[in-house]
Amino acid sequence: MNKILVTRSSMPELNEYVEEIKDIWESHWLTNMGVKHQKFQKELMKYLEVDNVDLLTNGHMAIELSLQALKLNRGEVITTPFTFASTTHAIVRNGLTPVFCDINPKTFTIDTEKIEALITDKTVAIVPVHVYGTICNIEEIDRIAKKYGLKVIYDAAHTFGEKYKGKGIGSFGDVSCFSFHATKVFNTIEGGAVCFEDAEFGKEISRLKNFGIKNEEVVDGIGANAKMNEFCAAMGLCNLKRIDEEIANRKIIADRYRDHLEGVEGLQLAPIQKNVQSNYAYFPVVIDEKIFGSSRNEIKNELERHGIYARKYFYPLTSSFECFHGKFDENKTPVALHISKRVLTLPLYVGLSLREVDRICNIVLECRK
Ligand code: T4K
Repeated sequence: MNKILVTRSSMPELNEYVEEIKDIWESHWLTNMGVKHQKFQKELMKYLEVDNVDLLTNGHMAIELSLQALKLNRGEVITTPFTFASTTHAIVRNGLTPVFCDINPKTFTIDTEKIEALITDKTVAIVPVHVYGTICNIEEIDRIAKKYGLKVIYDAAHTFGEKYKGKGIGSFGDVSCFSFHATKVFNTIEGGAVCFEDAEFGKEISRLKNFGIKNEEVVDGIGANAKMNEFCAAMGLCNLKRIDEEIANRKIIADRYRDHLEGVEGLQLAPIQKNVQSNYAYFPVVIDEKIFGSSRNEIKNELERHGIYARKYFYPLTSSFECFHGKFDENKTPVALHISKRVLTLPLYVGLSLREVDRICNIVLECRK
């Protein structure tokens, strides 16, 4: 029996990729902002409908270097613990203190009604996460940030290609950070990008991703190495050609899941948001054992018995990671804690057949007691 994993990387035809990388062999130029990097950057700007894009090695470095480029090296950052390790680590690795805000029980994104109570004179920024492709309450975040003079750095790892009220999702906040990891809707093998408006920020991040080098003799920033190489940019150029079709196919799969699971008592799905053009990145289901009769872990195990590997994105909360032992209290974000103990992310990728989706749903529904 073939295993079904939570996702499977989308890839171009091999020939197409080979064609795209041929001139890399001719030029011997493999990295450091070569022609593929430049071309991909331009095409991405068009596709994402944003003013500026810079490319990075991965989504994590996009967040980490954005915080550094905004010169936020001291203070508190309001964020959520219901996310991948990257978001919290990027904050902590900048010497900043994460202050965890709870999430909205319907959208799983930062609960904007709880942000203001967490603001102190040390608060410097908000790092909200558009989780699973569900976007945050952008207007409220914008209002709060303006009122208190805070920077907003969106973790947009899950929202490639989305639009809100007709505008590219990368055009909100001071910066939006995308991930192009192999597991994402759009991948460059590994990769990431930042979208921003401020030209000064752009100069800073492009320097920081190249060790802080200004020119051959001047190094005036303590940067890292976070440059996207030419092979990853070439993969991006290939995958970008098919991205609309990719998203349309994901919608068909997500709709099929909804056909089976929407309205089932004890199961909560992510909301369909008004004014949002979604990318159908993940298909999370929150299982209420008291109503459904089986727990999240029981359903996960049952799926695994059938060779289907759903994942607990995002459990545990980042605030309960062992590396932060004793520093944070997960009980201060009760909604996030509640959801993280009950959520299961079902397989979703192009190539997953509707018959397989039916089978996955049948197994889930047969766990109902
Ligand atoms: N912010 C958020 C909210 C994020 O979710 C992430 C990344 C980031 C920031 C940071 O972005 P990056 O620095 O990664 O660009 C995976 C991904 O590695 C990670 O990128 C992603 N979030 C996270 C949600 O999922 P794991 O530890 O679950 O990956 P892994 O290796 O278990 O793979 C999951 C499944 O994907 C496999 O069962 C099969 C499939 N897969 C995996 C790989 C590596 C493929 O089909 N092809 C592949 O090459 O973290």
